[in-house]
Amino acid sequence: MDCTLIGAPLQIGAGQLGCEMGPSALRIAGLRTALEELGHSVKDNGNLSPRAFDEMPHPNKAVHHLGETVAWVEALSAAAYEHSKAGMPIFLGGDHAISAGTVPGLARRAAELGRPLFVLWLDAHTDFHTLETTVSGNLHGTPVAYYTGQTGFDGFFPALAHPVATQNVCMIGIRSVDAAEKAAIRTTGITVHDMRVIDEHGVAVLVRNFIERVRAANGLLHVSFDVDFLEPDIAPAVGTTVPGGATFREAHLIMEMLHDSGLVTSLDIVELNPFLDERGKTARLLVDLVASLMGKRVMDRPTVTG
Ligand code: DIR
Ligand code: MN
Ligand code: MN
Ligand code: MN
Repeated sequence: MDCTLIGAPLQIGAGQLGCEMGPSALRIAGLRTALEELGHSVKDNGNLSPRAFDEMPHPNKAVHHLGETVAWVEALSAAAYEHSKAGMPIFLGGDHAISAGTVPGLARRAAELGRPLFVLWLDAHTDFHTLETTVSGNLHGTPVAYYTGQTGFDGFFPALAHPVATQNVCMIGIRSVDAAEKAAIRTTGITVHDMRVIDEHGVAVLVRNFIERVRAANGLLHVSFDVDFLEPDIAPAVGTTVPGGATFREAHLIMEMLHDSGLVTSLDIVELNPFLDERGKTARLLVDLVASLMGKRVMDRPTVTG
């Protein structure tokens, strides 16, 4: 497969600084080599940067860095559309606000191809705040509400030509949801598998069911991987750790099953804050997980379909 690495060193969407070093840490941890060793061809497109911007005030006084975020969303949406033309774009965050740009750009590509876009959201959080409901004002908590076309972004974020259908969004790993998000998400078709669902059923059946839905709809599948999806002991380098996350094996199994599906067409790796890491431990784990998504396996296996 032809892979394109696209760095998105956005950090002001998170509550603490450091995600701007995320793309560098992923590169230094050997992402390119890991992909090449699996037989993929890799083009590193370097890092994006936003156009010049002015700050935008918002009636919700908690909201901060809105103008800067909007400039990034525009740049990322254009880049995602462009780089999804051929091969697989891999976006190196950057905080999760980057997905307010990547997903709409990919949705535009999907619409052009006449295929629906599906999103697998691996995260401790639902990121379903609007500009009006966010309490922290950290815009990394808003991308899903935006790209699914919820109201509360009008006049600030770019108008959405192709909102993602909420029925096509599946979240796994959820364990921290604010009250306003919980109330809003209930009215949508989003599938939310919180940690209890994982405890009761295991990740395999959840991923298998979603993959089958994507396959049945001939969809494109975007995976958005927030570092805080993982258990903090194995992935400390994120500003919003929440105890009780996915284990090493749960995460690898999800990646391996996604590879076998052959359906994944794009990927975000977000929220890595190398300033909080332990000598690159989290960055290296993320590179290993991307390798599993891209075909690395312990033993050869008969070709699995489904
Ligand atoms: C919380 C935490 N819901 C907020 N959100 C995120 O600040 O809005 N943490 N996304 O990673
Ligand atoms: Mn997130
Ligand atoms: Mn999160
Ligand atoms: Mn937040």
